[in-house]
Amino acid sequence: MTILTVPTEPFSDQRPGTSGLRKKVRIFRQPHYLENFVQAIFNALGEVRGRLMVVGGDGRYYNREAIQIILRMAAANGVGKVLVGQGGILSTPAASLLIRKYKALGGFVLSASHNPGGPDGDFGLKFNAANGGPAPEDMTDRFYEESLRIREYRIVQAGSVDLEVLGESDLEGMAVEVVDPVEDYARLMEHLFDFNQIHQMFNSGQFRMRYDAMNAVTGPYATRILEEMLGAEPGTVVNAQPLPDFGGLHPDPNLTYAKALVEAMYSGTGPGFGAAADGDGDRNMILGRRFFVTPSDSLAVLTANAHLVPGYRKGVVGVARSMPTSQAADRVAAFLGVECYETPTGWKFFGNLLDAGRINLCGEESFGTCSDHVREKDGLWAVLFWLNLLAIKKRSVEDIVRQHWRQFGRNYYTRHDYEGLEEAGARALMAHVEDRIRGLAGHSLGGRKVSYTDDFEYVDPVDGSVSRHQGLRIGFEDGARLVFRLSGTGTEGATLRVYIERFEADPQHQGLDAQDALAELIALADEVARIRHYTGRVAPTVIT
Ligand code: VG1
Ligand code: CO
Repeated sequence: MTILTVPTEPFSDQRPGTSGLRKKVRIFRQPHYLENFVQAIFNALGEVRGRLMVVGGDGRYYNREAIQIILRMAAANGVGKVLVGQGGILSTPAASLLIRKYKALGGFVLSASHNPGGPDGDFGLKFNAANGGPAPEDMTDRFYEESLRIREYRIVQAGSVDLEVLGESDLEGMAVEVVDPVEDYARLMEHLFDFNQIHQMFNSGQFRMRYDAMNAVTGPYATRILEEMLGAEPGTVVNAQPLPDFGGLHPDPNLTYAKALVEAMYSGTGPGFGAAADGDGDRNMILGRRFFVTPSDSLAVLTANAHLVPGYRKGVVGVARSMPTSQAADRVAAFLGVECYETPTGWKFFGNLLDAGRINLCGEESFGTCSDHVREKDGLWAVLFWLNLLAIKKRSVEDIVRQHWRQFGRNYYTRHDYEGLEEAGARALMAHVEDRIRGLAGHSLGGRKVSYTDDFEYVDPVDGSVSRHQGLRIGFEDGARLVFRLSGTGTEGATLRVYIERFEADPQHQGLDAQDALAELIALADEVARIRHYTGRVAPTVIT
């Protein structure tokens, strides 16, 4: 066996963001760039000799090449065996599942999630730890430190591994097993949800759905589970083939980028249920006929109804949401008498709570929801959960959500994103907001009394670690909130996210369009942050 030790120089920009290292493809393809980061991870991990690892990705451009490099480096670093999804495919939740189920030391998930792909698009690498979740902050800090002092990496000299044929082969002393990316995942879903009941609903001929895989990783998963196992009619899953450039789509399941699905659901003859997932399969969008379920509401509805579904019969032990997510889930948690934790943006903060058994459901406003079955958000899981609820309740998506609002009140909610901003302007805006909101507590702003303002700080209740500067907040006494933060996943300039929320208890006033209901607060956010002045923009890029 020939192990090469290749001399290299550090790059200075390999600090992982909200969700791993995410860069333009052309940056990842620079000589030694991927290799350096992978070796930095091995260096930080320490002893990997003889251990099992998992590798797979969302099928985007450069996925296969990157997998071959990682396999050769894993062999050179002494890894015992690697599980790879066939064709290099593994959705993020499926990778999380394989790591957990087969007790791997961890895994490499190749994806830039909802960011566009192709030669001019984005690529990403995220390391997930032994619990199946994204590496926690102290670990990603170590990866970064190692990346700054790297001087060499190890790689074996060998040909490519055939990723198409299922089964085990040898790569210079390391076993590589190519596995069906869907099988274990589908078994788990069958265990969590009542597949018979859902099957009957599809069989009744009264129920149709449309699932848009957006030419990304969930195509094979959705086709197998929805069409083959649950009997949804052929063609239910559209854009089902994972393509290296996602067919030119932006695989982000929201009202702007999942346009075709939204149009189908708002047309007269549309199906009763619509759903989509993102590039790597961890996000979901839920739609009824002419009705959009905000991810924040989705989390609240799932929490309120979890006990009806087989996997959660014993009920919810606790729930968590990311800070900018609406407070709808808090109300359900209070009703159930369980804790609702508020974590910083990004999935890695849920891991400790899940591992400690403090929560079994969690979610983010950014189209992420999940339970303790894996340690990532899981798009298709949320879709199956909704399908199971529809089969049980035999009512429309809209009915279910409106009934929920009548019982718990409605948290009107919207997120306004300003993408591709000039960095300096975006930073100046944040500095201005920080300054502007200091000492506002107790005073009135836009006719509302401010109860607190802060830069969100999180103390992990399990390990005591502290995460600072997670977003600027203005909380009002009536429960309304404004939140400002800069994205940690973008690869072009800066992205400003403004999150706006207010609570409406009165069923008579729960029927407004969210933008109308929040118009005053939207204007207030604009005024407080001087958005036009600092960004030069008169309108957001994406409104959710
Ligand atoms: C965004 C979302 C965040 C999500 C993250 C990763 O981060 O706001 O809620 O966890 O993307 O999602 P940011 O820093 O750009 O706001 V994805 O589907 O990577 O995996
Ligand atoms: Co994603």
